[in-house]
Amino acid sequence: MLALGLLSLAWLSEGSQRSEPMFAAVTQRLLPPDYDSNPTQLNYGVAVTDLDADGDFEIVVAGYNGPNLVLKYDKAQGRLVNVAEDERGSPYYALRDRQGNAIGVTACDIDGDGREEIYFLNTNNAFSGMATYTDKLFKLRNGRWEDILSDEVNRDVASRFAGRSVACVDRTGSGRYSIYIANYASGNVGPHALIEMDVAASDPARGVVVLVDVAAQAGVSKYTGGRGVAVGPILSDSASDIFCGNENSPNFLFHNRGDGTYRDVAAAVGLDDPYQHGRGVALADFNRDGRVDIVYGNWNGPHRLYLQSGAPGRVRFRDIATPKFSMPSPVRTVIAADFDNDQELEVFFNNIAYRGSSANRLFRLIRREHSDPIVEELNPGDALEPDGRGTGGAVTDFDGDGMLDLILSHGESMAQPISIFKGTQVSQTGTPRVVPIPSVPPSSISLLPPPLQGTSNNWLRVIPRTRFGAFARGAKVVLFTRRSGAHLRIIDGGSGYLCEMEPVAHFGLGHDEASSLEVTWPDGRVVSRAVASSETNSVLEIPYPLDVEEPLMPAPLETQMSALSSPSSVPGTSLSASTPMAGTAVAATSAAAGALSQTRMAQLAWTSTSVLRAYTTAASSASTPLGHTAASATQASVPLIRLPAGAWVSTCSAQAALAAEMIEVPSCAHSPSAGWQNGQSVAVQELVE
Ligand SMILES: [Ca+2]
Ligand SMILES: [Ca+2]
Ligand SMILES: [Ca+2]
Ligand SMILES: [Ca+2]
Repeated sequence: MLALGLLSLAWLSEGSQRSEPMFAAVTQRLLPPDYDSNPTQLNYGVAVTDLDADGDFEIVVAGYNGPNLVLKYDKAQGRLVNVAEDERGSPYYALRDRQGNAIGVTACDIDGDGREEIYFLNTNNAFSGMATYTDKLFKLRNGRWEDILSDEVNRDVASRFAGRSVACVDRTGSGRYSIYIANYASGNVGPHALIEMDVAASDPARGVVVLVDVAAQAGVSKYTGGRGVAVGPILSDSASDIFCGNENSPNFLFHNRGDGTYRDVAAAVGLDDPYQHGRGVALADFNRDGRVDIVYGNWNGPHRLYLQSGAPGRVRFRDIATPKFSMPSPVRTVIAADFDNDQELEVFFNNIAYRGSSANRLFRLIRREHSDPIVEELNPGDALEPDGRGTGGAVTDFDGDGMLDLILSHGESMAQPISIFKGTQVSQTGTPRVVPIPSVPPSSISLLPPPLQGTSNNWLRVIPRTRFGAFARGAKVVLFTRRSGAHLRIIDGGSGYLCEMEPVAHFGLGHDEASSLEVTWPDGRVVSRAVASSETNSVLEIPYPLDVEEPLMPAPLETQMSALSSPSSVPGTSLSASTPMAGTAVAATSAAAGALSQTRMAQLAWTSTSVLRAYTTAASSASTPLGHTAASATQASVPLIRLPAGAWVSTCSAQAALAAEMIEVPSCAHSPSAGWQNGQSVAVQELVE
């Protein structure tokens, strides 16, 4: 109650509706510092996965001068406990690996058995170049977690280089993940690596997993001061691209060519930032235009908030960070999430106090139509941690109440225990409501129903699965809502800094509700489904659509781009189809690139995917067809328009188009060509042969 009172006082003294404390510390209740579960030691990266396949997430923490930890939420005790106990008979025992000096950690299914493996990047005290202790890749085998990098067949692959972040990337859309390793080179020792299973040489059912480093053939074996990594369809519609925030050299933005090989386009799109030193990074769509934006922190340099803009093939990233947002700090992990379920994304900067205090910082990005988001600084509450030696952090909802929990690790310059925070809620009157700390017996905590948190804000959590049943990291989830348009999330395969968030698309909904959702897998496969009102405040599992026989390789991006940029030859129709990277539509589009009208392309895209992306012109240019002005998309773009089957559809005005998450049967239908006349309208036409 004391903590609650102090929080209320802090809020009152600020006197601003926006300055209520966002987080309340619950460490003492959920993970009290002790020898077994929350030792006071140097920790680094944090990853979230489901180690025991019971449907609940565990939190894996990279221990540097102590064991790695596997924190599981014990519902009976109402707290987190370390299941990787110091007991040789435990199946988790090998994960402790005290000698590893781990800093980076990530989890994903590398062998297609439906279970996520766990990769630890071990430094063994080396800053750069060679390390004396290899990384480890743990697989559940023979009833326990075993390091497969120490298998005889993998001895030559095991990374002996000092590195930082690791991340998971399904580079070919196969459902089997590669581990991206951001090594820290010393001269030409220690290039970035990309380790994956050699499918032909392996027999995962018998526990034989042969690993190969494909970095050179994939085009990512570069030498740099590797730091932060994030993976997702940044430029691609579905294929996984890779962003690396580097130190003492330019950043990388590896654009997936569509075949699992990469081309660095960081300089071309304005993301190279050559004079800064990257750290934590996160991907999100901050302005709700359906395109992925990038936020990252630079070590004691300006932090960046890059919005993606420009037509396909002419993409640029534009930094909209305000002076407050960009203010240099000793930053480590950066997290973008909706912590209070109000529909707006927050950005959390985890700083490390290393020369005096350095408080963590929190911003909210309030999205606006036709304009950049407003960047507003918030009060992090207990997560301020001015003297915290922050080294890592992750989000998950480990107790299933629909609110994201924040886990922060500390270390490097001082041993500190892990901190756990819960979000606070803002009720309809704007009064902060600290999440109650129940005085009931611990055993009843897990019985608290979701409305405890959801009374003021709705939420929805979406978990797509790979074809093998594992978490579909790198998949894109778009949620269409009744009032606030489309919201985009990417299932995290590694971000923050040294970390990996929960494999969930978490959507705060405020008082809105979802109407439908769409999942796009890294291979381009798309699933759409309606969301019922009764599904508000729940977790939706989305299996991979196995009814399609053969996985299809993504089409070359260049082909898509040339197809997309071909001008419309049909007056009055101007539709830019966001063609997915697989399926019959792509094949047809590729074959006829340049020759088809955009109407025809739209028809093809619709046939296979049912989702199209359209761009409005700027309101002032009355005569320019939509598809020609995608370059102005940041100013006036329609996030995503879902078309019902078989109808002539148009929206009455740009306003209507922007507000609509689903254009139902032609409620405002008129001649498609009429849509242009005021220069603001969107005309979307589907032809049926
Ligand atoms: Ca679990
Ligand atoms: Ca696996
Ligand atoms: Ca965006
Ligand atoms: Ca929020």
